[in-house]
Amino acid sequence: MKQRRAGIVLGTLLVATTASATTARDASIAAMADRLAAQGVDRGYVLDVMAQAKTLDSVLNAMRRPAERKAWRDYRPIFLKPERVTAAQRFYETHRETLVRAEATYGVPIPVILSIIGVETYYGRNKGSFRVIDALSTLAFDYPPRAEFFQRELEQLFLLSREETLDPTSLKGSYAGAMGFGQFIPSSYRAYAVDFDRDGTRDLIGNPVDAIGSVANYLAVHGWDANYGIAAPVQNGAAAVEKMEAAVRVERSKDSLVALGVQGIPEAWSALPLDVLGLQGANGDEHWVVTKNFYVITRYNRSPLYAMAVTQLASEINTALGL
Ligand SMILES: [Ca+2]
Repeated sequence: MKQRRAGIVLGTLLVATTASATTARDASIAAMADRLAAQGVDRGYVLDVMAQAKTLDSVLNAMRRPAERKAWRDYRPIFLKPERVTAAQRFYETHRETLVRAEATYGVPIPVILSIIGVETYYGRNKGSFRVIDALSTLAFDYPPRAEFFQRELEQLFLLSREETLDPTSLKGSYAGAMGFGQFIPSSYRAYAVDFDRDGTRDLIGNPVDAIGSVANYLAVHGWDANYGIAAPVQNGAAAVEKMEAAVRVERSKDSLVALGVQGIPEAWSALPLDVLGLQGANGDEHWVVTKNFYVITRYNRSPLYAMAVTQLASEINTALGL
């Protein structure tokens, strides 16, 4: 009897928890629909699209196991492969004029643009197979650590879809809702995408010309400086590193780093704000002095490992293209 009663109480609690989660979700969706309606998006349309959104365990699993949690020695080989450099060369041959125009327009070097598109999607080969609406709604309502962020992106998706005449129920992207050759999330797409072939639409998914211009524009707006390099290996850098493989701020002077014993900082960088990044390499710890441009790459993806992979792949592409 006691057991039976405990069972009933537990059952009631479970039902209550599920019901309140559903209510909270419905309330969030209703509030989002209200905000979108105030901006002229049909409220019923928003609710109809959201009713088609599926919660995906595969999205939650991918979010909990990002590649960026690996050490540099295991992360680097994922991206620094000869085949990716070959693919970059092919993409360059196909889109040479566009890349030259993007570098001239935005001041971002061709190998850096190529490297980002290569790391993000292997030149459009892997643009993501999740429905963006499913990915974003899963993370918005079933992933509490980033719920606020992804609820904003979900709302941005509706605004983007209206602006660019996209169907939010058929758009595909990554498990985090990033789309197209350069993997832009909806807010970035709205803010930084450019119509680089001037056909009247900003298409980052089907149009490599728009995607190339948009990646360059993204880096330019975030402060890319054509006069800076990106990163250079240094010796005796350990004392300048607080935490290995941690984010860099790039607010230190060359003199302050030299005073800590760092050796090998390029002469040309004497007057630039710098930082030192420590990485766990295949042959032990590595130390790199980095400039503001390295920081700009981390505006694309916060991980310093990502930024270093982009930097090193860009260098290999640069060599391969003879630029
Ligand atoms: Ca266009």
